[in-house]
Amino acid sequence: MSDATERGGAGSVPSADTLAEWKRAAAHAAVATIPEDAIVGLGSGSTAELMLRELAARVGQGSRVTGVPTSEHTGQVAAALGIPLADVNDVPALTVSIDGADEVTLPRLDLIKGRGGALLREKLIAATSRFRIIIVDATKIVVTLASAHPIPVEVVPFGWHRTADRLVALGARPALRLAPSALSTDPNAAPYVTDGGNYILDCMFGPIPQPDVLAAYIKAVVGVVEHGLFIGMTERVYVGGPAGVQMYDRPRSP
Ligand code: A5P
Repeated sequence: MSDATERGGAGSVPSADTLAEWKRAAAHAAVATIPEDAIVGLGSGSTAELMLRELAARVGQGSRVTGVPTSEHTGQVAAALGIPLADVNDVPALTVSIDGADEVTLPRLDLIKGRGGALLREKLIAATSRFRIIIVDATKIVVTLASAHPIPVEVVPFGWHRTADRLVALGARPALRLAPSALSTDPNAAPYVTDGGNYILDCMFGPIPQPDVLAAYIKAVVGVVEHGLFIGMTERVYVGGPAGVQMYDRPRSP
């Protein structure tokens, strides 16, 4: 491996260690902005987990933050780290939420989320937050959403084949997400089941120049619970990369 690759230099494929450092730096920058007594939406995924460690350090230093988790797993990790937790039903609004993402566009800060399977609770927490922060490494920045990754769509298990048909009619190529232990070649493999008891269809669409339009169409499909397009739901993104952490705020609407 070249020195440039080790350090994540321009034009190279960053190593796992470099990616982890970029994510950690973004998480650190985001957590540093949180008010002392904030109610914080706690995202899910590997970047969010690094954020939990940064937040736990703040708690250890006397910060009075309360976390509201976006997944069972995040709740378990946060509790183990000593972060005080609250149920979203018990707080009228969250001061801020911090979460990861699979793809981010600039300057609009539109996202694809849900590769970790927590998109429904993530969107519920984002919708309940006054300020939404996303933390990513530089590989997550894309020109057009969905060019390289599927859009995760959470669907009710009942009749999911027919829901998939309706998504195909919208131009998707859906694939049922399988349980982590399942072999994709096994026709009887168990589906992945979300915290809400639903399935996920990973839908390849190809590049989507109008994500708000597609988001509305997907949401209107019978059987769809939620989808991983987060459009106009992010105020700020911290991007960890080879030049350090860059911060982007969503431009105000005219
Ligand atoms: C969880 O459902 C996702 O939305 C994650 O936030 C997203 O997939 C980013 O995960 P990583 O930080 O692990 O890349």
